[in-house]
Amino acid sequence: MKTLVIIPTFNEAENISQLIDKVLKQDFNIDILVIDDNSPDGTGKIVAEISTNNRRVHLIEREGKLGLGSAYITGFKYALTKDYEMIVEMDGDFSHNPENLKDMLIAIGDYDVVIGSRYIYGVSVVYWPFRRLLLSYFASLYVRIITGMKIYDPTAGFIAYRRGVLKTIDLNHIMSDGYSFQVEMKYRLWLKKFRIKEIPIIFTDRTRGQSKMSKKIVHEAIWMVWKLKFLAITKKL
Ligand SMILES: Nc1nc2c(ncn2[C@@H]2O[C@H](COP(=O)(O)OP(=O)(O)O)[C@@H](O)[C@H]2O)c(=O)[nH]1
Ligand SMILES: [Mg+2]
Repeated sequence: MKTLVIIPTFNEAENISQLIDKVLKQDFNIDILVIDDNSPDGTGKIVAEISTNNRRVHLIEREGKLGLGSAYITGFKYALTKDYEMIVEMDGDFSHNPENLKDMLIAIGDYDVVIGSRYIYGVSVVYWPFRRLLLSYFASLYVRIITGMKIYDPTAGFIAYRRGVLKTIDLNHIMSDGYSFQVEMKYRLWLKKFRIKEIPIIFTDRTRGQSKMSKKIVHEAIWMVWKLKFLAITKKL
């Protein structure tokens, strides 16, 4: 299945070239699209060089830090202009193990959406500070209770979509950007009754570079869940 793996980057110079190598090795049908937001550390230059020598690697450089959600939307739109049958989103910091891509490729044969999940069988997160893990775990409970979605890891960012699934979403009307972007996408797909499969992954905290998580992203997520729920009840989502 022809696959595009979308990797948003902001200051991932220490990770990106190794990550690209590992992802490409998983399957010869995989191409990569990096969406870089003019990283001050030169991530974009590194990827530009790789992409001139390798037709499987593509780069979209944006002028500044425009946010993770909008980076994915840019990537989804790009994928839909080409002939990719499966579209994957993945972080650029090795928190998501490229080897899981193989399982996702297999699972998408029977499902519309495959989520690499941290919380199916208890918790499979390595090296995260305890505070961060608690925040993420309770956020997933909070989202599940309010929305009623039976998804154990609603803020997960390692996801494979069939092309047809993304085509049903109006990408210009996604409201959220950070963690709630992940929630909003899943909720929209859940409401459309797509076949969603969670497969267990081990999420490992980055060893290089820095997290871009901020309080603002967390706050956005807290109230956005209610907004999404309200829109769903009033059939506006
Ligand atoms: N293009 C782009 N990528 C971003 C932005 N913010 C974060 N990223 C990337 O999104 C991925 C996840 O971000 P990260 O900082 O690891 O968040 P965390 O895993 O929640 O701590 C990484 O590959 C980041 O480089 C952004 O504003 N624009
Ligand atoms: Mg990370």
